[in-house]
This record gives sequence, structure tokens and C-alpha cells, in this order.
Amino acid sequence: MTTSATGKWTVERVELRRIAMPLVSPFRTSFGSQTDRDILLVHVNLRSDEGVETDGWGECVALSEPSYSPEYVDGAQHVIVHHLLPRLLADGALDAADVAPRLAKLHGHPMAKGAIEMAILDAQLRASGQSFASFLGATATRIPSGVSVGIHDTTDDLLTTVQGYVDEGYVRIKLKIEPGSDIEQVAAVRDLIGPDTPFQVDANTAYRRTDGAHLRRLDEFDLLLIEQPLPEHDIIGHARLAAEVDTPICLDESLVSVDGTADAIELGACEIANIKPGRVGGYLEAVRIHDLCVANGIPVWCGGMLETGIGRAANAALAALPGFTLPGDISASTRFYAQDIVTDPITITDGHVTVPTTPGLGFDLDLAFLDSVTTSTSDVDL
Ligand code: NPQ
Ligand code: MG
Repeated sequence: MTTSATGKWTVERVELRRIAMPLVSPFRTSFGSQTDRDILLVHVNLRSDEGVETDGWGECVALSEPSYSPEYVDGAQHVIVHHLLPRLLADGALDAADVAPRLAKLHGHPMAKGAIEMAILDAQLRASGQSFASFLGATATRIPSGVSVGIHDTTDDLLTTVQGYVDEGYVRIKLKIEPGSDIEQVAAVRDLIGPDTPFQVDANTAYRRTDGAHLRRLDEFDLLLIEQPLPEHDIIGHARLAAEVDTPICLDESLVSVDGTADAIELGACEIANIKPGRVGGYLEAVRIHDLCVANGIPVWCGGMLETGIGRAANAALAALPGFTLPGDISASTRFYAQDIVTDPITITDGHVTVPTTPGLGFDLDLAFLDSVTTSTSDVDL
């Protein structure tokens, strides 16, 4: 990662926007079913000492309810306005690397913190004319695209959905699972896609420590990994499962920092890491986790939070780092949204997503469409 050559910035303005994005179909996980996404966007205007002005956008990945993690979008907006921005701006001019250290004494809220860092990163990279991929030292120009498939009521419906994604070219299938339908649905999907299509499952914490013998039944389906079978704080439980089950155990919800990831790896709980920048407090912490995993021989891949084209572009750049050796959940925008808020939505060609190369995080907004999905806008009093 290179550091910005453009020096420090004064935050002139912060605008918070909420947008409502209907999903093309309901997305069901073991924690519930969603039909739309209520997303918080952070828009910052920065000015340098020399009078250069720039602006940038960040996307907060918090969901409407604290069902995936403790954060939720109304809470994220509140903590940004009343706690994070006042603390961040009290120390004067900054760049993106200053965000996490300045906010470190405020506990938690990684998604809210990450959205601020992301907006500042976008703004400073736009000013310096540098792409995010180049800033990160990314090596790939295109990345393999996986798709996350929600829980379906019937196996027939599930197979129809999966076949559609296979036809679109996705190179890896991830199936959401929960106790009850898991074994039957995994068996049916494996049978449909054949032995050579990479296939993995995500439980979103739906199992218990005592489910080792049950989860071992998944071993015969040659899955790449089982993602987050147990509750987020149960690191020892994941370590025991990893010893009991042949399929590698991958952590998602449990990984919220580089230090916690180091502990999980040392304990044998994290054989593969799902890195989601929002969950860990931003892209810079995500890179630190990537580096840690590479040093420890842990394969990593980039997760997804049903991002708009803003987060999707940034995730594609992150996933172009060399340690991202497994396909991520960076699917085409159309996997979730009929229309995106960017002019150049992420698409998939030959099962791959092209890594953006334009200055900033790698998107341009469709301002008219953005306005049409905006449910509220507020200028933060700085
Ligand atoms: C995961 N994402 O890996 C998450 C969970 C998640 C792509 O599987 C609305 C409804 C938004 C459900 C964002 C994927 C969501 C959601 C993320 C689930 O665990
Ligand atoms: Mg997950």
C-alpha cells in the first residue's frame, strides 16, 4: 500500500444520505428474510492547505436491524453524527489513515467508522488521480466472481435459482444454510452443478457446538468451506469444529479486527477468512487482515453486504490483492438490484469482474437515479 502524496485535508462538509433499494428477489439467511436494503451513504467534501477541493463517497454496510452484527443503520447514522465526526474533526486536518487511530477510543461501530474512512479515501484518491487498486498495490486486473444464494423453501426452487446463476457464468456457488434443510439442499445443489464447480456454504451462526457430528455429514460434498457455523464470540467452538470436521471452517461475523483474527488463527478456529471491509472498520484494516492471513498461510476471500456500486467497486479493488485466492461474493450488481446508483455497475464477463481503474474507489454516480432512491439527506453541523 502506498501512502497519499497529497498531504492532509480539512473536512469542509459531510452529507449523509439514506437510500432505499428494492432487492430483485427476497434474500433469506438463517437470521431472516429481506426484500429491500436501506443504505446510508457518507459524502465528504475536503480542502487541502493549498486550496485543492475534492469530494468522495462511502457506503455504510450496516443492515436495518442488528441481525447480522450489533450495528444497524439508524444507529450508525446517530453515532457518526454525535460521536465519530466530532472526535475525528477535533484534531484538525487528516487523511484516510488518520480515521481509525483517531476513533480507536470509541468502542465498536466498525461499519460506521469504515464508511467515514471510505469516503475520505475516495476523495483523496480522486484528488491524486489514483485508482484504489493502484493505491492498494493490487495485482489482478479481473477477479473471479462468486454468488451467494439465499435459503429457499423448496429444493426445486433452489435448483432453478442456482441453475440461473450457473448460466450467468458465476464460477463459485455459496449456499446459505440452516439446520433442517441443510444436508438435502447441499446434496441437491452438488448433484446439479457437478463435482467440479466450487461450492461452499454459509450458516450465519445457525449451529451449536454440539453440531459437529451433523456438520461432518457435509464433508462428503467436497465443499470449499463452511462459513460461520457458530455464534460470533464462540472462537473455541469453531476451533473444536475445525478439528472435528474435514471441510475447512471459515469465519465471517467473528472477525472484526486484525488482533482478533490473529487470535482466531492461533487457536485453530479460522482456517479460511472472509474479509468484509465494513465489518472490520474499513479497507485499511481489511488490508492488515489480508497481510496477516498471507503471513499465516490462511486463504482469504472478499465477502459482500449487498453493496451498491460504490462498495462493489471498492471490494473489487481489494479482492485484486494477491492473498485473495478464493472467489469472493462480488457478483454483478444485477444479482441484487435492477438498477444501481452508479453509471458503470459491476458486471460479470466469463465469470469475472473487471477491477476498476478510474481515480478514487472506481465508480461514478448516476446522480439522477441516486436522487430518485434517496429517502433523506442531511448536512451534518461540523
Ligand atoms: C454474509 N452476505 O456473508 C452476508 C450476509 C448478509 C452476500 O451472503 C440484507 C439481507 C443484507 C441479508 C447483507 C452475503 C444482507 C443480508 C449481508 C445478509 O454472511
Ligand atoms: Mg457470511
